[in-house]
Amino acid sequence: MKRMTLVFGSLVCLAFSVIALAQRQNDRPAGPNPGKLKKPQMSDTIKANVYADNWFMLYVNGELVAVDSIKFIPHNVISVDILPAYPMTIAVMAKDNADPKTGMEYANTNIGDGGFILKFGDGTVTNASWKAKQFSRGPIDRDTKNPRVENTPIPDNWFAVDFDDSKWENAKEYTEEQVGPKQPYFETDFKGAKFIWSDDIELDNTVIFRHMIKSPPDGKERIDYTNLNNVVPDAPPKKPKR
Ligand SMILES: [Ca+2]
Ligand SMILES: [Ca+2]
Repeated sequence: MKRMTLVFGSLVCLAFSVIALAQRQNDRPAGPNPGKLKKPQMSDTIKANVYADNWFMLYVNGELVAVDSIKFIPHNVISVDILPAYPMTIAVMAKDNADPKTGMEYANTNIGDGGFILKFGDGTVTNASWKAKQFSRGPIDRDTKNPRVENTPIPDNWFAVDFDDSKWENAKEYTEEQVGPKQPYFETDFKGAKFIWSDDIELDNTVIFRHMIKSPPDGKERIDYTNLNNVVPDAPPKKPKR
């Protein structure tokens, strides 16, 4: 009798195990290669550090990823996590604090200056290889008595991956002394990055920057998750062991 109970007990255990296993199989995502399904982790992201005098919005691969949360002063650092994909197109609209009618600031008492710097965790940095174009400048001829502003219409798709910036000039680099960044700039990793703006850091008040990188500057292989809803990405090729 004891032996019968033992056998029966074992059978019940086996039955539960089979049901549990079947249930687990059902929970697995369907697809050609469900065991290899890769989901992006935070370790797949990179940090984006951005500082603008005075304000910016940042697009990566045509998608809005960060907006300066403080319109003008105080100057703040924005740090966000982004999920990179290469080639990577970066587009930034940056604005100096300026009255749209006069191009001046602080109740039209001052011609303010701009400045923009960015560093990504993959080694991407701002420098003169970026494209830059101003879309609003003033006061024209530095005439503060009779201030005038010259605006250029901003193209609707300025942030798009396929936007043609081939005729744009390169950005101009400026020194830290010229821009005069405030804290927490000095506590943030901007090593290797340069301050950029268009030709006139004082009169150019709305500037768009664009930059494309074919592959990560740090050379690290990263999984492309851009089409995650449709495609199960493959793991990057393993580097040969030395
Ligand atoms: Ca200005
Ligand atoms: Ca400013």
